[in-house]
Amino acid sequence: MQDASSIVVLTGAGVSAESGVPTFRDVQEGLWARYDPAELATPEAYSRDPELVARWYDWRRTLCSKASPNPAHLALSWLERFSRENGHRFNLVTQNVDRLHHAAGSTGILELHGTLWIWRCLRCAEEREERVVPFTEYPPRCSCGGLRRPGVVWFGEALPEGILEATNQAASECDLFLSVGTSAVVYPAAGLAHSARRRGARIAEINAQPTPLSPLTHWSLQGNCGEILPELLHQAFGYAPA
Ligand code: BV8
Ligand code: ZN
Repeated sequence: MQDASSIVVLTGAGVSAESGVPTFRDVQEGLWARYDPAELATPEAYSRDPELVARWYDWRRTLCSKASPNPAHLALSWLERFSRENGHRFNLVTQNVDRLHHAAGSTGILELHGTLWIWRCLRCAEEREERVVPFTEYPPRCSCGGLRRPGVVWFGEALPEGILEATNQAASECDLFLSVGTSAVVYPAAGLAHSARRRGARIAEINAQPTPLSPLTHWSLQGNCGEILPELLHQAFGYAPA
């Protein structure tokens, strides 16, 4: 950490778990237990049953509206400021769609998979940040009469062009790549650590479970990122959570 001059952090749902937001694999509970998230997070599911998919995303959005950033989010926003103050480059790349990194004060966040807070009209493509939860109709409609969909990247959909490009650039230039709270199985996000490693970066992982990335890391710290990240920054830089 102390030797790094350019850090890229990739986060997944594990970073939001300690805020009470279930991870992508554990999100199915109660009414949603019978559905497979990978099935619901697809354009096919939305065109087959837009009401069901809109209800699922609104349920998740309502969960997120009650969540606040946890020590992992706060540690990462501190690390960004600390890196910038010391003239180092820092990029936060997230697979999460909950915007808890934004709430924690991180900036310049590269949202690979969009966000469930922005909904887009299928007819006129107008995008609107929907802050009021829950919706009153499913799916919500645009003023032009079109149906709105969540502004997330579904399986089988391309990631936002500019964001993926900026992310690949950052990953290829960093000297430290931190993979935090992700199962490292969804591509192209899961490929970033590999391209960073090919360019000589040191790879570290903080995750509750081992992942396919673990054997390729220089350091793999197993446990809760809300505990490990603040402790790591405390030991490296004397970070003390506010
Ligand atoms: C694309 C938004 C092409 C929606 C998401 C076969 C091989 C390789 C690839 C493929 C393949 N078949 C299909 C593909 C492509 C596919 C893919 O990778 N599939 C995988 C499943 C094999 N990828 C795509 O489809 C992508 N698009 O390839 O397009 C293309 C190109 C050009 C033109 C047209 C098309 C799009 C992928 C994006 C999908 N959208 N999310 C939504 O959220 O509803 S993905 C979703 O799952 C999340 O965003 C996240 O990215 C992903 C994985 O979730 P994680 O964040 O990792 O969370 P998860 O629950 O999995 O794990 C949490 C981890 O945290 C766990 O390991 C747990 O142990 C740990 N943890 C828990 N608590 C804690 C903790 N760790 C620390 N502390 C804690 N407290
Ligand atoms: Zn419209």
